[in-house]
Formats: sequence, C-alpha cells, structure tokens
Amino acid sequence: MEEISLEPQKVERAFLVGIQEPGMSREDAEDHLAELASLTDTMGVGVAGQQIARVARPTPQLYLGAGKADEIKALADAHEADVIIFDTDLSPSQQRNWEELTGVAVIDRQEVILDIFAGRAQTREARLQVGLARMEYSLPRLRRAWTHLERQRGGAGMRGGPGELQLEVDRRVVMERITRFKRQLAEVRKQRAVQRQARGARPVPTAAIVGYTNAGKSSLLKRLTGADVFIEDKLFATLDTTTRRILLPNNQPLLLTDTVGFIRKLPHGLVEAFKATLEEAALADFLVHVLDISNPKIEEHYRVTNEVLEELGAGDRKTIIVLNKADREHDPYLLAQFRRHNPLTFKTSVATGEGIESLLQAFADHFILPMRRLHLRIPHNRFDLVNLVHREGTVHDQRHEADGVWLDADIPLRHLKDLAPFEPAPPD
Ligand SMILES: Nc1nc2c(ncn2[C@@H]2O[C@H](COP(=O)(O)OP(=O)(O)OP(=O)(O)O)[C@@H](O)[C@H]2O)c(=O)[nH]1
Ligand SMILES: [Mg+2]
Repeated sequence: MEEISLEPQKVERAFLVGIQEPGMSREDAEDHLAELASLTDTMGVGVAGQQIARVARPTPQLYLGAGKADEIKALADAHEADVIIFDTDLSPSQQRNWEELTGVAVIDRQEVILDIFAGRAQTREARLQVGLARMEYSLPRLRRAWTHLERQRGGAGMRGGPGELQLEVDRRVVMERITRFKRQLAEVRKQRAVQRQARGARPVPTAAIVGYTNAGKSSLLKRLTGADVFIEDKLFATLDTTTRRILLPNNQPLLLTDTVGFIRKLPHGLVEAFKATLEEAALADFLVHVLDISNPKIEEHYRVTNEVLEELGAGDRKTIIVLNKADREHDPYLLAQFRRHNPLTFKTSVATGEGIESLLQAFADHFILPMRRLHLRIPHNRFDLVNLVHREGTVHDQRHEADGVWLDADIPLRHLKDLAPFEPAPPD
C-alpha cells in the first residue's frame, strides 16, 4: 500500500459536489445538495463552497468528465477546501483518482452518513452494527486517512477513525474483525429475540414511529408519552429504539416505539446493519409514519421511507400518516393529497400541540388489535407455530398431548390464515 500518510489529514472545510442526473430538475439537484450540506454540518465540518455537476453518464475514472473534474478541482482550490464531498457513491478507484488529482481528501455521501452514525451509536448493538457497516465500506479503501476530529475517537467499536484503521491494520486483520463483529452481533440479536419472546404474550398492540430523518419522530414520542428521548435539529439524532406505553383516550394501552430515521441513498450496509434494530418496526402491529409538512421534498421522503419499509417486510402494515411541523409554512393542499392515498392522515404540530388530540383519538379508533379466540391443536413438528401463538397472541391455556400441543388463545387476525387449519373440527 503506497502513499500512506502517517498522520490522518485533518479536514474542516468541505467543498460539496451535487449531481444533476439526466431527467432531474435543477431544483431537485439543489434540494439534494442542501441535504448533503445538512449532513456535512451534522458531521461537524464546515461547508466552504458547493457546485452542481450535470452528469449524463458517469465515467469510470472520476465519475465526472475530465473538463468538469478540472473545474471542480479549481473551485475547491479557490475555496481552500481540504475535503471534497460527492453527493453520490464513488467507487474506491474513483475516490483514489480524485485524491491523486486534487491532493485533498475526497469522500462520498455514504461515508458521511457512516461517520455520523458512528459518532452517534450508543448501545452495544448499534456500535456493532455501525462498526460492521463501516469496516465493510473501508475494506477496499484502506489507504486513505482523514479525520475531522481534534483527537481520534473510539467510535463504532473500532479504535480510532478510518485513519488509524488504515495505519494500524491490514486487510486481513479487518476481515477477521468483521467476522468477530458478526459473531458478537449474532449473540446480541439472540438475546434480543429472547427478550422479545419474554415480552411476547402481551395483548397490548404495538406501533412504531417511522419516517425520514428530522421529521419529528422523537419529538412526537416525547409529546405523547413524556419520554426523555434525544431530540436535535440535526440528522440521525436517534439510532436506538425507545419504547413507551401510553393510554389512549378509550383507556386502551398502546406501546409506541421511536426508530432510526431514513434518508435517501441510505448506505446499503446500514440498512442491512440496522435491520435487526428496525425489526421492532417490522414487527409492530401498526406504523405511525411521520413527515415534515414544511419540507419541499416531502413526497420524496414519503417514497424513500416506504421503500425501506418495504425492504424490511413492513410495507403492508396498517399506517397512520402524520404531517408534522404544521406550525411552519406549508402547502395547504398536502393534507387532502395525502388523504387521497391514505384516509388516516393527520396534520400536527408537536411544537404547538395542534392536532395531537385528534391523533390520539385516531390511534384509539384504529389501533385496536383485532383478535379472535381460537382452540388449536398444533402438531409437535410445528413448534414454530406454537412460538408464533406465544409471541403474537395471548395464551389462556396450553396442554401437551400425544397428538400435539393444545392451545386456547387470542390470535391477531392477521395470523388467522396460518393457524385456522389447526382448529380441530368440533365434536358432534
Ligand atoms: N417547528 C417545529 N419543529 C419541530 C416540530 N416537531 C419537531 N420539531 C423539531 O424538528 C427537529 C427534529 O426533531 P426530532 O424529534 O429529533 O426528529 P426525528 O424524526 O426524531 O429525527 P431523527 O432521530 O434524526 O431521525 C427538532 O429540532 C425538533 O425540535 C414541530 O411540530 N414544529
Ligand atoms: Mg429521533
């Protein structure tokens, strides 16, 4: 590995490169660039300048054509930038070529998001998840070294940032580390599954608050439950799930879970990594999809979140849509527009309290888990179904007999079709 600098290069002035793909409006490209600026700011690096590049077809060398690349280099120089950040994925060789061309650190959107996640991960599981995603990202890029921190930090479960990683270890060691992290994660996840099972036999419906980052999910949980959760006007304030119980106006209890926010082009490693955490969302009975009504990209945010939910297997869950931040300036037609898609759409402001009562009433009206009482005989070789009944239903009685496990339980209707075949015919 050539060209290893001994000190990680400290970066503090970023030049941002937005990408305008064919068919994309200038306005869209600008909104995306504004989001990258917000990510950069969240990472703790100042934005010195920015430029949108129109790209008809990415080139393998630099992503941009040679002329455009020289122009970016000159602009970054003029702004005295020490890091150039691309709002798109760069391959390891494109990244290397850019660094050779410009002499400054060059990173892409994924790396910014990974860095933010690494800085925010709190629980052991989150640290392992982010650490893993980051190592997999770093593996083909081991020669680079940069940092925006005064001192190197021990984020994400690896000692030091990418700089130290590069200096300290070679590829093989990283691969061993990846294997170890995967093993540890599997352990943590097993424990989580056990805990979930222990909580399993509860008739209390669960709802997960999901949505684009910064929409106000944690603020909503706090408003509804008084939970002391972390809220910040930065991206990815929340990485770990928090669950709180509330009593709805009809005295029915509901478990509400706050989850990590989504963003467009979320690095795939992170979606993979956070699948376990997001299982809480995937397993919830209902979803509360929070959107920032004042954000001009609200429709894209809606689409991106739905795509991730789809990937998590929660695309078909019954959902209430919350158009939050209604105290801010917004398009008054959005409510009607969203209601055409989903009649269960509500406009709120966590800041002023507007719409919160109606939202709680809607939870009460629509988040009652429809259950049916079944008497089942499940053969011994279908223990998965016995588990399912325990996990999702309320068991009133259970007997182990020679011909199977006899269960008397309330079952959520959505599992009816799996279980109905095991209802013995009534004796005549
Ligand atoms: N004006 C206004 N600001 C709000 C409202 N709700 C939340 N905010 C602000 O929006 C910012 C983001 O709020 P969070 O609750 O952290 O958002 P989140 O969806 O949990 O964000 P992540 O955890 O980063 O995904 C904070 O500065 C909140 O104070 C609202 O109704 N009106
Ligand atoms: Mg949050």
